[in-house]
Amino acid sequence: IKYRFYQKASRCSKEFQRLKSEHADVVLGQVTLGQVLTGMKGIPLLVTDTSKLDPEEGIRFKGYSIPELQQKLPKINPEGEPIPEGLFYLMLIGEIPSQEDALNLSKDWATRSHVPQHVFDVIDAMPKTSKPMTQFSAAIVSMATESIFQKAYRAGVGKKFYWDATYEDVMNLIARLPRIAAYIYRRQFHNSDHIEPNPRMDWAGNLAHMMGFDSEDIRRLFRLYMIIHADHEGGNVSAHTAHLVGSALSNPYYAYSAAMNGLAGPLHGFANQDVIFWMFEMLEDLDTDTPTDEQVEAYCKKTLEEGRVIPGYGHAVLRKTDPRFTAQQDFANKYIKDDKMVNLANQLYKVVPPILGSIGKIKNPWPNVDAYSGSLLYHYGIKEYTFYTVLFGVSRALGVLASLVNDRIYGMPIERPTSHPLSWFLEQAQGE
Ligand code: FCX
Repeated sequence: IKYRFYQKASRCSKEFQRLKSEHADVVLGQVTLGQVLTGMKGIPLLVTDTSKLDPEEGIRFKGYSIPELQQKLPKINPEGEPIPEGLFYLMLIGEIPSQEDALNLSKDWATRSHVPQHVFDVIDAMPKTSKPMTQFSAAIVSMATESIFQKAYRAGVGKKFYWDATYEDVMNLIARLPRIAAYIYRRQFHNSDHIEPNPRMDWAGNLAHMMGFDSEDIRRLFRLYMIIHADHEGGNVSAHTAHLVGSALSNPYYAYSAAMNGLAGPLHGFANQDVIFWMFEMLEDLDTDTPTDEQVEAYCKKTLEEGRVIPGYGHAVLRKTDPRFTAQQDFANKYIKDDKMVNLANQLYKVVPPILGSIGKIKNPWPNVDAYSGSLLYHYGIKEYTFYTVLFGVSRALGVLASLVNDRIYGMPIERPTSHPLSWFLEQAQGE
């Protein structure tokens, strides 16, 4: 896989360098003050090859939509969902892998998955009251001791070989994340009664196993979950953070730990757990497990009046229902009959968009990925929702870290946009 990646990516790398040297003056558009003041939305600033987000259609990974991936990527169980190994291969190399390629990657990760003892010691040294994402981020950064890139850099390896050491770090880090996540879960919620990895299992199945879930149902859900959360082009907070930190040639452990600190924010990945928290809060407040549409509507309005957001709804780029939401809803329709939280997620899909749409300022009243994921996890017995963002973090590594290897093989420079004081922007506005 490394050689195949090198063959493909070195061609792109030449194109990158050619664009830089021969076409640097091409104008890509204009930047408005509005874009600067609303989170730089829509400014084409980043080169990201792993996936592309269309506002109307949603995410495509190397050109493939989620339903297409569900059909084309290799599966272990023909009735189940594809294994995420296949998606990583696709994002890295640009081709749908064969069954053998995906299984080889699974085996490669299994051989790389040993987590050094000091990482567990770091986790164990933290109070159990520390949030799972705090433990996850700290565990990842503590593994920087293992960085092959850092050692290679210190040894003076040439710039054109940076990608090689980055690749090794990235593969090791991805391989170890399930063990770290499961360790945090078992420590926090199962009295540190840890479960050893099964080296014969696939990456997502093993995560479920180490968390204590061995049914085919959960494996199927985890494989879907890990695929749909894996990447969302380059501008989202976690992906952009890893890219930015990596651009300083900080090693992949630093870069990914930083990305996880961004994912932990309520406007980003934390919504994964916030949605279910808010749904339970609603049921408690309404004192029923089966609220009417009118009751749900009233509760949503109350949330908004309190100045809070409705988690799981809205998006910085999307302008339609997120296909990641639809994939999960289809999954629920197929496998789940009459579940309290799944029913409520469906009911919210009916009630929330018209409310948000009527406010005017909200650009996208439709649900994003987070509006459904918690209900599925909860249904299958993973009820500890403060942990959900860690699962998101395990998955997001696939896309973000594949991109980091690309960054290094393309020879991307340190990122350094320009800033100005507010007075400068006021002057620009006045001089209009
Ligand atoms: N509930 C209430 N208000 C909302 C809202 C929601 N779900 N979505 C947007 N708004 C508000 C914004 O807070 C903003 O208000 P302001 O002008 O008073 O500051 C206004 O509408 C315009 O925001 P908009 O341009 O539509 O959206 P942004 O790009 O600023 O923000 C997010 C996008 C996703 C952050 C926003 O829709 C939100 O807060 N949603 C709820 C949290 C959530 O689900 N996050 C997960 C997103 C994603 F899928 C992920 O990264 O994981």
